[in-house]
Amino acid sequence: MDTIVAISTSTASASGIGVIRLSGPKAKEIAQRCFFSSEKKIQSHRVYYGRFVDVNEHVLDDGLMVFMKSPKSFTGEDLVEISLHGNPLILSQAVETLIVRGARLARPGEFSERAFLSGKLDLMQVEAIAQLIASGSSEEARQARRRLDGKSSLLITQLMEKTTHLLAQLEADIDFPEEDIDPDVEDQLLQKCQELMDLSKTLLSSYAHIQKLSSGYHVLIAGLPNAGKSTLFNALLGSERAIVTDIAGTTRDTLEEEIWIEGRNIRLIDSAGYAPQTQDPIEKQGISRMEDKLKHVDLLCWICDVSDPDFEAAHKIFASVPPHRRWWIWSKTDLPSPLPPKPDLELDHVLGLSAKSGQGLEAFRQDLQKRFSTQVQDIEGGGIANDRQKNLLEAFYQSCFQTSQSIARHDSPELIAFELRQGYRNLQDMLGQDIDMEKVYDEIFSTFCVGK
Ligand SMILES: Nc1nc2c(ncn2[C@@H]2O[C@H](COP(=O)(O)OP(=O)(O)O)[C@@H](O)[C@H]2O)c(=O)[nH]1
Ligand SMILES: [Mg+2]
Repeated sequence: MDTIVAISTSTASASGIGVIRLSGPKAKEIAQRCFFSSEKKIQSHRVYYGRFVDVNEHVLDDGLMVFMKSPKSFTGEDLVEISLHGNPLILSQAVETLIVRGARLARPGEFSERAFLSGKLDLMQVEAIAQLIASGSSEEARQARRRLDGKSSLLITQLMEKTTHLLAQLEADIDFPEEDIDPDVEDQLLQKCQELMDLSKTLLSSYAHIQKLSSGYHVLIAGLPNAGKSTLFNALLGSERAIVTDIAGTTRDTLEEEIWIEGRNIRLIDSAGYAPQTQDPIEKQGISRMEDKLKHVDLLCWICDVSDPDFEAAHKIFASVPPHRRWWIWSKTDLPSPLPPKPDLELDHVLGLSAKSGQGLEAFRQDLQKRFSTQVQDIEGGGIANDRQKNLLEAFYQSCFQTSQSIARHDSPELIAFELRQGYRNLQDMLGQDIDMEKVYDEIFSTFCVGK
């Protein structure tokens, strides 16, 4: 097995420190040909200060080195981490030196691949590393961390155990092919299939939420012209992103910005005022864009000026959004106004605020946070997190469904077991057991960057 080397920190710009990783049987030996510490004997899991000397015997930099003896390391092999100053030039010179001294440059994802091959991580955990590093919100990172800890893998392992159990029961019957399955046993088998299907359904439903955590929850701010949409949009962003005037039709396009509320990533969309009768071609386009957005948003916040209430437009717009996805927001509550009538519409939530004075804004933020946090609470484990995992789990679900159909049809136990065994393969593939390494490399590791 080669000893591989790469820079594991970002090389896009300079930083305080940068870390180089070496993994393989000769990691320590090669490191000690370049990194010199006053301590002669390097022990495992200890930090040593020293100097890094390049091929021309010049001191390149000083820094720290840690040696982690196999199997107690990320890759499961002997592993060395050297931290030097984070200048990409210094780091790449150090890597070149280590290559001259006997290491080979790592391929993208090769450290993770070795962790996988040595059984330190399963495939879902490997995928979680990439997701953890790429997380755009703290909630997304938290879920990826749970997957990396093996929480989702455990659920898959439990599904595998239950499937094995069912298979054993079927296989017991295979020995008596001439007898029909006892009706009581048949009921039991069907129940077990149903349980497997229910468990995979629950896990599958986490996918949409996990995707939301990375793409963000889309919140559309809509309403009549001059309702105060852009003022609210700016207040939530904390910047004057959208132009605010008292001239109706100021916002003609949709504007999108990201905000974070309690670790959740929310995409706020400000839209053109809803004025279906407008003759202005630009405003018309703006409105049709807003209507397009309506179909995909997670929440519609309809802004209605409390000092000038109007319900007609809302009735039209609301027809295309289910009730649990629409909120009614009375704006400009700082203005003197009669107590507004309750809108004659089925709504999820009604609240009042003044984007100008700030009154009610914090409550609105909290409502948004609550609204979206309930959606992720029920992700057990860490859910499933990419198309590969989803497709395999769906295939497993289908196999369980076919198995139950097959049982109900009184097919031969062999046939029934065959179907279920196919399903079992899908679970194995999720974790990367008995898998074709070349295919896995192309699909997964090659998408990583070097050093991971
Ligand atoms: N008094 C008061 N005026 C507001 C408030 N929000 C917006 N406005 C005013 O209402 C007008 C229209 O605001 P704007 O945000 O451009 O509305 P939009 O057309 O819905 O985007 C501007 O003159 C704002 O200053 C508010 O909370 N209180
Ligand atoms: Mg506007």
